[in-house]
Amino acid sequence: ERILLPYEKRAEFATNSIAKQLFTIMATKKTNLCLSVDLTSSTKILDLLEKVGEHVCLVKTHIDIIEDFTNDFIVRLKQLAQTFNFLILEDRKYADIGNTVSLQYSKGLYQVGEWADCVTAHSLPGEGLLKALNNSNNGLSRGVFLLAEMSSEGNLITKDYTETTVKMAAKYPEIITGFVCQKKETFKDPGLIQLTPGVQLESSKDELGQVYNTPEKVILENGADVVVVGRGIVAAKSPVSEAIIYKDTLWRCYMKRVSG
Ligand code: BMP
Repeated sequence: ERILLPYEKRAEFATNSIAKQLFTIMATKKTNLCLSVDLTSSTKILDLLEKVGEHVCLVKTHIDIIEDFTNDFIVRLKQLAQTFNFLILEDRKYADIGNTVSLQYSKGLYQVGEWADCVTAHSLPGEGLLKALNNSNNGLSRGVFLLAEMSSEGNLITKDYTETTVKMAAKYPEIITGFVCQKKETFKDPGLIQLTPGVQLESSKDELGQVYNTPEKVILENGADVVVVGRGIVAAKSPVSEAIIYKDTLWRCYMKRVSG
C-alpha cells in the first residue's frame, strides 16, 4: 500500500521529476507541510516565507490575488525557494480547452510556466489540457496536480468523475505530479503525491463551505502525503510559531503511518 512507504522509497517510483524532487525534499527537510500563502500583499508573502521557508516543502500561491504584483516578486520568491529548498505550486486550477490553457500558462501578466514548478488543473475539459501543459514546459522540469476531489461542501465531483480523472492522469506519467484529493482509495501509484487541502488542528468549517479535517485524520486515515494549510497558519496570531506546530504535528502523523 502506497501510504505505508516512506517518502525516500516513494521517490524511486516517481515518473515526474517534480514528484521525485518533492518526495526527496520532504525526506531531507522532514516536513510535509505545504503553506498556502493566500495573502494579497507581496511584501507580506515574502516576509512570511523568509521566516517559515525552512519549515515547508511546498509553497502554494494564488498569484492572481496579489494586489502589488511585479516581476521582482517572482525573482525574490525564486530566491527564497532556492535558499530554503522548497518548491512552488501555482494553484491556478486550469479548466479550459488545451489551446487556451497553453496561452494562460505561458503568456499574460504572470507567465506561470516560467517560475512555478507545478500547477493545479481540473480534468473537466478532458486530456487536451494535459497535452497542452506537457508541450508548454520549454524543456524545464514541470508538474501538474490534477483535481480528483475537492474539500468544499456540495462540490459536484462524483465517484465516477474521480475514477476517470485518475485514469486520464495515467496517460501522462511524465507530467503528473499527483492529485489534489481527499481519500487514500483515490489512487494506488506510489510514485504520485496526494496533496490534501482543508486541514486545521480542529475539525471545523468556514462560512463559505470549506471543510476542515485534522492532521491525524488526513494523514493516518485519508492518506495525505503533502498537507495544505492556509488560514490555519496565515490568519493565526503568530503565523511562524503556528507553522512550526503544524509542521511538527504533520510529521509526527507521517512517522506514525510509515512505522506501522
Ligand atoms: P485554507 O486552509 O485557508 O482553507 O486554504 C485552503 C487552500 O487550498 C486555498 O488556497 C484553496 O484554494 C485550496 N483548495 C481547497 O481549499 N480545497 C480544494 O479542494 C482544493 C484547493 O486547491
